[in-house]
Amino acid sequence: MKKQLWKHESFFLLLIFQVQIFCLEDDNQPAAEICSTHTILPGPKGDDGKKGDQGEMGKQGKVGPAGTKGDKGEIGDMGDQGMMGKIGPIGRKGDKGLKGSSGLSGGKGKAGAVCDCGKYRKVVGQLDINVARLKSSIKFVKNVLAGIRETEEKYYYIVQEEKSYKEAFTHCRIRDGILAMPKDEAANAVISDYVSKSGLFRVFIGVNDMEKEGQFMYADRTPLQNYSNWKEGEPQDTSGQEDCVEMLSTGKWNDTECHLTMYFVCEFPKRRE
Ligand SMILES: *[C@@H]1O[C@H](CO)[C@@H](O)[C@H](O)[C@H]1NC(C)=O
Ligand SMILES: *[C@@H]1O[C@H](CO)[C@@H](O)[C@H](O)[C@H]1NC(C)=O
Ligand SMILES: [Ca+2]
Ligand SMILES: [Ca+2]
Repeated sequence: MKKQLWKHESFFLLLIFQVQIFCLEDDNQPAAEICSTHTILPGPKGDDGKKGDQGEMGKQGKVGPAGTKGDKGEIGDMGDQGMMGKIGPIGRKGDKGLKGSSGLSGGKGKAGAVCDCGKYRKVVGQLDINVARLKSSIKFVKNVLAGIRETEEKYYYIVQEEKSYKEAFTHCRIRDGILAMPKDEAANAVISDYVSKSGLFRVFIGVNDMEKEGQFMYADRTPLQNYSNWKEGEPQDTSGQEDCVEMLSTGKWNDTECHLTMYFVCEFPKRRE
């Protein structure tokens, strides 16, 4: 460094020397004055030189280092809607859905045209049974009124239901009557006429020998006394089990088995006031 500065001073001294030579050789007058000073000093500063021509374009600089990463840009505008894609294949059948909750109950229905008998059905059912019983009773009364026969003392009624002797006996008894007991010819005639006019072949009458074989009694337990109307050859008790008596349409009597079922005749006493 010092060495360079030294060189520079040498160059400066050399320059002064050359200026002195110039004063002596070319420019006498002004130079004489200037140079007459005998002082080797630099002249005044010259005018500024012309502006130099524009320099040539410099060489392209080196590629600079990579810049820092820029900030994230704003979201771009939404693109245009794409074209509709092709129809895909048919999908698999879906699983069965859960059962839906039950809907609201419907409105109340209109009043029935005739009646809503639903809730009375049970009662009606019971009524039917009662009515059936009533019908049975009414049928009995009706038939009695329609088909009854009478004498001065009694009413006679043929019950057209097939029953054994015991059932027939009870049937008459619970109606305040008794199986018909023809105790004389007149009574027997009325009953037999009734049976034949009804188109019947035989009916039970209230005569039996259940208590003692061969000793026939009426249903009221009175013994046969002055009257009987046995068919010829009867009673013969063929099987040893003929302890009840039937009246044939002819009015004749025949002993027969008590468990057989047939129609029968009830009698009701006329009550005098
Ligand atoms: C049966 O006849 C006798 C006389 O023949 C008579 O005294 C009696 O009262 C009669 N009995 C009946 C129930 O009619
Ligand atoms: C009389 O009763 C017997 C025994 O039940 C019977 O076999 C016979 O046929 C009866 N007689 C008449 C005429 O019905
Ligand atoms: Ca007998
Ligand atoms: Ca017999």
